[in-house]
Amino acid sequence: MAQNPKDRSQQGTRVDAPGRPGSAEPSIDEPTTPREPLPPKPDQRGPAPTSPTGRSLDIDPSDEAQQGPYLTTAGGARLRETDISLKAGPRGPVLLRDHHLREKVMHFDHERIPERVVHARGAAAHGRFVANGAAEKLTCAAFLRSGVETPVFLRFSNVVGSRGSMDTARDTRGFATKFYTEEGVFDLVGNNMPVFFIQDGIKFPDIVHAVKPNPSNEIPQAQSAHDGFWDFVSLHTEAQAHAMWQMSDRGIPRSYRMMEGFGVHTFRLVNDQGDTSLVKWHWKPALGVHSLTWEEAQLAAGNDPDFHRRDLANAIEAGAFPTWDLGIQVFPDTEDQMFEGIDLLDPTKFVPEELAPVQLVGTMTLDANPVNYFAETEQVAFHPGHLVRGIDVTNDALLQARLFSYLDTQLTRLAGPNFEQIPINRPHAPVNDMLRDGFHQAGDHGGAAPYHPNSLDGGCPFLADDSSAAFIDVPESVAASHTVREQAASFEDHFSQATLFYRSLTPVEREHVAQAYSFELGKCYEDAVQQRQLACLASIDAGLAEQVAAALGLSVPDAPVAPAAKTQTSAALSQVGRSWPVDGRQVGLIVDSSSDEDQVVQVRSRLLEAGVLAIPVAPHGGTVAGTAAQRTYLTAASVEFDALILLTSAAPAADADPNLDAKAGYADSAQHVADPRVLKLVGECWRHAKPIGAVAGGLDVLPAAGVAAGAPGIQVGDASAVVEAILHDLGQHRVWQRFSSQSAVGRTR
Ligand code: HDE
Repeated sequence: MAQNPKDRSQQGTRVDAPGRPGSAEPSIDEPTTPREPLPPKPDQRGPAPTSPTGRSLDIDPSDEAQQGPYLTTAGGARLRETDISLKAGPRGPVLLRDHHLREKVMHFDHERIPERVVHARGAAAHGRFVANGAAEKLTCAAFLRSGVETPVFLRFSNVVGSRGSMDTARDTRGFATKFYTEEGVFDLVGNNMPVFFIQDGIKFPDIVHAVKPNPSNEIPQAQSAHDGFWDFVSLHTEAQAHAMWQMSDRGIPRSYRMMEGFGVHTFRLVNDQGDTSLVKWHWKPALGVHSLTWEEAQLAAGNDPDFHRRDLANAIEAGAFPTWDLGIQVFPDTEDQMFEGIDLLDPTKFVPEELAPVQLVGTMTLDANPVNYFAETEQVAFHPGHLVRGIDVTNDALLQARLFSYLDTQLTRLAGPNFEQIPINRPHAPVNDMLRDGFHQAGDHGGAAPYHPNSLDGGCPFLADDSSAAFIDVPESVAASHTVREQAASFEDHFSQATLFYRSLTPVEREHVAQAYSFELGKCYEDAVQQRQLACLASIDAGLAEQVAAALGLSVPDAPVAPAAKTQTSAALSQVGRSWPVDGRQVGLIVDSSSDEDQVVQVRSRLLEAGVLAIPVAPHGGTVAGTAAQRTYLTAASVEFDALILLTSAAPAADADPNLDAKAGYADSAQHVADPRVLKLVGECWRHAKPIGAVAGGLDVLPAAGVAAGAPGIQVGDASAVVEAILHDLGQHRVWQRFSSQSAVGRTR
């Protein structure tokens, strides 16, 4: 049985080189002695075994994986051959009676299911949520009672790209959590941004059609930098606030572990006394909110399209379990459902934390990777209608459309109505529904009377009430008495929150926003689309509109769509200016045979002790300077590292490629320079404002890379001082002063 990852953390066991594909080191020769299947890796865990009807099963999760030492058919017959079809003679035709060939290829032909129409690309992990009891007075939901621990499965995703697209595209990220509570499944299906593009679900097909690739040629993949997207958002100006978040650094997260999550809509909580309150859900990452630079995101898309899913899996395997606090903003459940002038039913609006503080109600820790991507990450089926007693929906028109959509989509994607019985979706609460039959029915329902009321089955199942924890449909008075296709007047403010967001950012973050708009609109073909979006920007912030117009070579249209609002700002929206834990960060250690072995060991162990992965990068694989190289100068990419420490010298090492100087065009130089691949790593880390340390001979590399030893975030000196300084700088995520606009990191208003 897989080792419990919780125990690993308690023991403080750290895996310093995560990423091994299987659970054991393979032999060079093909293994031929029959043996039982290998167990999963210690960091992996499947769904807790429950029956299709929610009963906890006392079996080892590996009982549900492949069994026995021999290859079999799907029916369990042992096979003596699987590489050669049954033929009429060695060169003869293949026989139709080869049932193994037929079964093998038939099954292979059907290995794929339709990918999600949105959020197709995702990565997931198992974990647990422990409530602190702060929500007890507001809701009777059992899983929010003090000390209650609830298993969770969390799937992060990109919205736009297909399943095989890159992780680091500029996009919104999905943040969907399934709580397997004792009162049934609760799904909190949120995003990493608190606002959404549209106010009414009826427009969802339109925004998705607009942002997806051009239907004629399926270009571009996984991007909003095209005419379709900007055509839509400049015509449906309610999308401007969300577009602003997406153009900010939030659109290119450093890691799933470093993202906030938001329920977006307003939900209603109800307690045992029937008192109700309106809430917005927030997930706050312990590691802080951090982002890539745009250049890093683009480099990673080529170097490592799996950047985010690898980061999540490696961190969990390494024992750096990511955690988030769950919080709520609480608003009185008034008739108008407004708070400080903000319409709580408008999902394009958020409420600044300064107006309604986030109250923490529990903590989630992700502590295990899935055993099988398809069985778990692909087949998990979220649904905003998976609600439990004490939590109900509001009249947000976007949320209400979602209540239909998620069931519909699973019917097609998971081929039938019984998707709740797929192991990852099974509740941990007893299920006694009267839903019967259908494709892939896994329950073996007893009884003669699946209807209510009945007498043939002794009246089972019975209806619950308050004393038996029945779900509560909160009674609500509905104001409108005639049907309309209209929206409240408060939904007409499309710009003030984009302005609020933009003006809450520090100068360097604003510069990134301007660059993002300039890039995305610069990729649009049509002047009309660019002009229209510039008019929208002028309604958000005149300075921003001017910067983007200058980059496009256009002028800002005379008449903005609406005059830019004077708004308050919210310091909580900026990512700059604080210090955060460095758990699970990656530091590249540049070594070669000239490196001092003791120093390498010293630096590595201090970093590991601080919870940081230290990755030796050497001229070639194998053991270099007494340490196992995890990357070579060829395979390493700067985007993998949050910081770099140079432990090599610029003098040619014995293992340096003698042709490199000539190849790199340095042949005329009297002095040998470092390997150009190392110079490229240093140069990129410098540009991306990452801390760089140089110890001993590593100091010589800095000038060759054009980096001054006294520049911000360049740490030189003895090994221990350099490591401590790097750990300090890492806590701030980047050396912000290094960005050109960034002489001051504070807000300037
Ligand atoms: Fe979704 N959304 N959505 N969405 N959504 C889906 O459901 C949809 C919306 C979100 O990891 C689909 O199972 C409609 C808001 C996440 O499996 C689909 C509307 C928010 C995920 C669907 C919305 C989300 C989805 C595709 C407008 C943030 C990934 C596959 C009414 C609060 C869940 C699936 C996962 C997935 C429809 C709006 C978040 C097609 C019609 C707002 C995180 O049913």
